[in-house]
Amino acid sequence: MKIVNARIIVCSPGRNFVTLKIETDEGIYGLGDGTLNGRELAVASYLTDHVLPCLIGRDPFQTEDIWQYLYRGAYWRRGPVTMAAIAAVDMALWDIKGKALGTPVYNLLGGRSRDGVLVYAHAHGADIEEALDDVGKHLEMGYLAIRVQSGIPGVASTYGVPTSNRPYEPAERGLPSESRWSTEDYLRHVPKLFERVRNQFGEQVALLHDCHHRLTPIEAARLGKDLEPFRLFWMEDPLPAELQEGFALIRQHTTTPIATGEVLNSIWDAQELISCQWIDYIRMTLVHSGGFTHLKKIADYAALYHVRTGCHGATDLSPVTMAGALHFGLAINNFGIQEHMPHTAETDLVFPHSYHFEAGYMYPGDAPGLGVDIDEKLASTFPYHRAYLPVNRKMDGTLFNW
Ligand code: EZ4
Ligand code: CO
Repeated sequence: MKIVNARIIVCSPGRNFVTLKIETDEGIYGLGDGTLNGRELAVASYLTDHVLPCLIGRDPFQTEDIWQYLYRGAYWRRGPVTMAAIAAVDMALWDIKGKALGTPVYNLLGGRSRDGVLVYAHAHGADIEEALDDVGKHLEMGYLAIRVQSGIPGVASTYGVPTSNRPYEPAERGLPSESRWSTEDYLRHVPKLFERVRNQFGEQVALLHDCHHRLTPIEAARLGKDLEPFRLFWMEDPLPAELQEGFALIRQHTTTPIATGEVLNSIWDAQELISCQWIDYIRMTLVHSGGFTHLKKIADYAALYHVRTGCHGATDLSPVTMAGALHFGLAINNFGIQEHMPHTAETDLVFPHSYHFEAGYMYPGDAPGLGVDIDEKLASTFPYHRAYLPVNRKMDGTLFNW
C-alpha cells in the first residue's frame, strides 16, 4: 500500500479544527487531528507546505519510520506546532493500518485492557451554588468523576467558568479577550467550594480541579494541603510546567494527587516530572504529543514510576483525537482517567463517530481504525474563523498565565 494523496481540511463547526486526510492507492484513507487552539493555521501550513509532500509514495504501515523521519528529519525538534503536525500524520497512519487490517486501533496497541474508559466531566458555575447544581446534573447524567470550577467573589471572570449561557469554550473569535486574576481570592475560595461539594454529594464521586497554571510552588502546596480533607482525584496544572523541579516543592507538602502536561509535547518535557515521581497523572495527549507512536512510549515510561495517564480532552481536541484517546485508554495498562468535554452538535455531525458514553465510561466502538469520519461537504459550510484563547493579568495589570 502506498500514500497517494494527503490534504488538510480546516473547519469551524462552533470552533476551529485542523484535520488531515491521507489517501492510499488501495482506496483506504485515514484521518488525523492537528488542532492547536489559537494557532491552527501554523500547523496547517507546517503540514501542507513542509510535511505532506514528503509522504507521497510511502508505505502507511511504517508508522515508526515515518515518525522518526518527521521528528529527526526536520532537524528542529519538539514544540507544539511540530508535534501536532507529526501527531496528525501518525493518527492518520494508525487509522489506515486499522482499516487495512479490519480491526479497531485498540487491537494494534495491545488489545482491550479494561471494559470501558473512565471519563470525567466538567461542572462549573458563576458561584458555589451554581457549581453545586451543575455537579448534581452531571451525576444524574451518569458521570462518576467530575471536575469542578466556580466563579470567585471579587474576580470578574476566571478559567473554566462560562461568562454567557453558551457551553464553556475558552477560545473566542476576534482578538484575545483579557481577564483579571487574584491568587489570594482564589486560594481562599477553592477549599470552600470543595467542602460544599463533598458535604452535598458524599465520598463516592471522584472530584477534580484545574488550577490552570496560576500558582507558585508554595501556593500550590498550600492549596493541596487545604484540599486534603476533600480527597481530590487530582489537582491539575498547579504550576506552569516548564520548570519541572518546581513540582518537587509541592510534593514535599501535600498528598493531594497532581496532574500536569496538557501543554507538553515530548517525553523529554516530562522526563523529570515522571522519573522523580513529582506527579501522579500525565496529561499529554495524542494531538499535542506526537500521536500514538510517541504517547505509547511516554505512557510506558510513566508506568515505571507509578504515573498513570489522564489525557487532555477539551473540545479543542477534535473527535479524531477523542476517538484515538479512547482506543489508547482502553489498551494501555497504566490508564488513569480521560477528560470528556462533549463537542457541539455541529461538530458531532461533521465528524460521524462510533464512540459513545454510557454510565460514566466511554467506549471507542469496534469499527476498523479509529471509527471517525469527516463529512467534507458539511465541513465546508463551517469556514475557519480566527480565534484566540484569553490573556490574563493580575489585578494591577501585570501580564500573567491564563
Ligand atoms: O485550557 O484546551 O483541562 N483542560 C484545559 C483546557 C485548556 C484548553 C486550551 O486550548 O485546561 O480547557
Ligand atoms: Co487543564
